[in-house]
Amino acid sequence: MADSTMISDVEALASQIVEGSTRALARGLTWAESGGQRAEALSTRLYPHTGRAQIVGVTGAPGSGKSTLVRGLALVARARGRTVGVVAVDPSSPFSGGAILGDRIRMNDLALDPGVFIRSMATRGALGGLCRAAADAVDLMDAAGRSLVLVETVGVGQDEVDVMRLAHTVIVVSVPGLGDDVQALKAGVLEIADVHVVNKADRDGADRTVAEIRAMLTLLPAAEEAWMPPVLSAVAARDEGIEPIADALDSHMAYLKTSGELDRRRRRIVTARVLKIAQDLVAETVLGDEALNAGGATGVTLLERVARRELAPHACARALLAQTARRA
Ligand SMILES: Nc1nc2c(ncn2[C@@H]2O[C@H](COP(=O)(O)OP(=O)(O)OP(=O)(O)O)[C@@H](O)[C@H]2O)c(=O)[nH]1
Ligand SMILES: [Mg+2]
Repeated sequence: MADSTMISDVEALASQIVEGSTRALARGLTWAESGGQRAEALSTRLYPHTGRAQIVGVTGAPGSGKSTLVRGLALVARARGRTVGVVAVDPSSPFSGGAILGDRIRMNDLALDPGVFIRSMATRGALGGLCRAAADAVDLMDAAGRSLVLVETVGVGQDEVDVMRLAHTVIVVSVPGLGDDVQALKAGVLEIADVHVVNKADRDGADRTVAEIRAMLTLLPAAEEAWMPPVLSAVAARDEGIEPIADALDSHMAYLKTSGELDRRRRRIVTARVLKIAQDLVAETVLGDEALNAGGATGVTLLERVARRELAPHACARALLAQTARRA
């Protein structure tokens, strides 16, 4: 299906990305965002060059200070001699220029350092496309040799939580006076947190929030030897408390390696990713007119036949899967 021009374009871009060209990386990220054949070919070509970066997810309520924290962590990583890639999956992020001017200036500061590559990605897009695009973006940064890749998402929707499942370590950011956050934490974010950060500790009630999160953590079933997520407070806006968070990321990675959990997590990451791509392929097929009309010389779609009670839902699903397999 792919023509030779596309193949040579992909080949050239991939080589430049692996060599560390930031222009090529920027272009590749644009491809990844748009999706389609080109993005798939590039991702496939670069995949053997991935697997070296430490991937850290940062999630939490809107406005909790995720971007500010990401900026702080990027600075610390730079000071420690590492290169950084940032994927901000959030249109309202300062990275995409959505925040107040003061923040934007701070971010631009960071953007002057070629050792930090920041890319924001729109949450709009094709069905299930967010996760795929974010995963491809992380791979591109990884293949480009960024040693730390930070991924920011707002911890609200399932898509965002799914994006966090791509990370080796997940930071969940809360703010004093949990309120709604308690719900968010209960709604599944708690389970994915490896490190808790109570940001805006310059506000009243930070100690109490730290204690509340610690109390919640004790209610989680803990396997023997399991990692106990630290609960750290910070004032990201003043770069306070960032070093201990960076240290916690290192400790968590060390834990993952020594416990053998890293392999399990890697397997979990690829399983989730492959499953997601497969689901998207099926969804495309389900939504594609061609497939819906499969077997319908009469012009009656498979779904319409289910609606008419001529075909059972299970049989329809299997037929669509077979259809997907033929097309994949
Ligand atoms: N008081 C206080 N304000 C902070 C702190 N950290 C960040 N802020 C402010 O909180 C606001 C939101 O910060 P962001 O870093 O944009 O938060 P975010 O979680 O990335 O926001 P979204 O991406 O829009 O969900 C900004 O005005 C920051 O300056 C802090 O430690 N203390
Ligand atoms: Mg943000």
